Amino acid sequence: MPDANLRHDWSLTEIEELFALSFNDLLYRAQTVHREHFDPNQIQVSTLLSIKTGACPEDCGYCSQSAKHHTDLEREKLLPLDEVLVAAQQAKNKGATRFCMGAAWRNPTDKNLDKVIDMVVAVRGLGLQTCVTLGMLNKPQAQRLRDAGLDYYNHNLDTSPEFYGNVIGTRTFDDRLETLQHVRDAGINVCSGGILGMGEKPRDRARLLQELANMPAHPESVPINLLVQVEGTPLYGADKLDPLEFVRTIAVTRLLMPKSYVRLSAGRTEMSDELQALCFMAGANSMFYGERLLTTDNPEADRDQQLLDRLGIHMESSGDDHSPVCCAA
Ligand code: SAM
Ligand code: DTB
Ligand code: SF4
Repeated sequence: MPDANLRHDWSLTEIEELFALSFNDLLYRAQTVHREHFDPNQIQVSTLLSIKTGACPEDCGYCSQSAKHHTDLEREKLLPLDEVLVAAQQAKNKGATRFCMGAAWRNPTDKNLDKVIDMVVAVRGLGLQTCVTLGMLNKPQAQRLRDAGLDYYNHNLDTSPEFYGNVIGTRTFDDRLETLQHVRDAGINVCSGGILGMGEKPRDRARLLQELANMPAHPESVPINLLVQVEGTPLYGADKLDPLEFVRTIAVTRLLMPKSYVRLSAGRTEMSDELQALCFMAGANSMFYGERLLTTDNPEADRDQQLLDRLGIHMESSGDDHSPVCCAA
């Protein structure tokens, strides 16, 4: 249900003006808005698992899993349910409240979806929230996932519509919007964000956020990834983004989508503790937790726990999640 207090009519100029604020002014504003809607010392943590790895027919320029790039990645078929459940239980034991399963597909076949649905039902049975990212979905597939009780579907816009063609050739920006619409119509919470540091211009970052914020309802969860440069992908060697520009993007995301969870996503192994602390100050209140993202490394869980302890930030437990879970059974 759209919230009348949230804006969905941001102009590009307004967003660029936020980016242009002095760093202190921008962070102060973002932190103020953050405190109006969230406990500033609480973070939601999700753990990822790649349930089907590599040999993807898509050509996303950042991705280790595309069959069109020459990376060292070993392909793996769809994991059996028992392996997924072991990983989910481990994630829960370490404190994750959400388990996100990713598959390197252009889209799932209906047969594959049957198997993913079994996973969703079983992982929910452990008392975890569920998220899947399976590529494009059609309307009936989104409804089936909803009926199975799926909590979140992740499908990123990745970048601005203008820069998009520089990164991905096998599916369009509008294809992504269509999948997100099916997810929203089915009543599943939307998780959608993008990647920074792919050689995009400041305007592209502003346009990505404009596209996300001007949707009829904001995504409940907005992952902001820093490109993990994987050897053998076209984006390997892209110019590195100024870390403070990354923090600014988190802050503007918080200002545009005040009630959404903003997730500090891929790329944390490259970030100092101090940079991550600035991201939390700018309004990030979610992260991936556990040593692995999908195919690349994430900081060790113990190290993250130490960082959170040093910052006085505690992990959200399943009982105090106040995300606007719209209708999951
Ligand atoms: N195949 C599905 C799809 O693309 O919709 C799901 C998995 S895909 C790996 C999920 C998202 O992870 C991508 O849309 C992208 O935003 C992010 N991602 C993938 N590789 C990345 C990388 N090397 N660095 C940062 N983010 C990445
Ligand atoms: C998202 O925005 N980031 C996650 C999740 N959604 C699926 C994936 C990050 C992948 C990073 C590269 C890898 O490990 O393959
Ligand atoms: Fe395939 Fe997803 Fe990687 Fe694109 S991001 S190549 S669709 S796994």
